[in-house]
Amino acid sequence: MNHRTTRRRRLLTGGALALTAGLVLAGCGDSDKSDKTDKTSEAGDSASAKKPDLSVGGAYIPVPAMDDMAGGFFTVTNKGAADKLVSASSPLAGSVTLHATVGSTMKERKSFTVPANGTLDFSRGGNHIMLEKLKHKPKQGDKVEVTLRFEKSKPITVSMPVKPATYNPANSADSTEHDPSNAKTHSTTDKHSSTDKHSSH
Ligand SMILES: [Cu+2]
Repeated sequence: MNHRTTRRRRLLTGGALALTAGLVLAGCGDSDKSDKTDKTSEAGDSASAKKPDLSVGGAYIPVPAMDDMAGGFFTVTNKGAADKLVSASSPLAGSVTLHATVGSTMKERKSFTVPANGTLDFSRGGNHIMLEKLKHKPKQGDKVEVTLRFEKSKPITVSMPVKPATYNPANSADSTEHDPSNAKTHSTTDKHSSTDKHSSH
């Protein structure tokens, strides 16, 4: 008897949790509109709900180790339907490509999915954009204009600040102690200096 009650309660709790999670997901990015009962506004919402709603934040470029090559990082936040990052360009670079890090090597990818109501992270040790054939080597404090192009959304141009070579916003919360091993793992420029890894593209 006692056991049965406990089991039932667990089931109920699980169900309630799943329900809450579902509500949170459904309400994400759209909570201010869902209260409206006006029919015309609802029609407008259902149309816009199928569109991606993108913004780009946290963009930066570490001072590159090489004269003609640099990596760029940023986060794409999506408050709407899924989209795809398909290309990037910059007035500073002759070519900009999209790279993913797989294990210890990087691979060029044609596109990256920006999930619905989610984020696409380009961060140290992971995805990055590769700026090649640089017209000049960017210095710390410079701003580099980069335009990101998407499958559905309009292009977004970001002014990316040039940060110190080891800069990593993931560490900035507790940056009192510099961790050299961490800097090594996350240094994109180090990996880029070994041309053999990139020639496999
Ligand atoms: Cu790369």
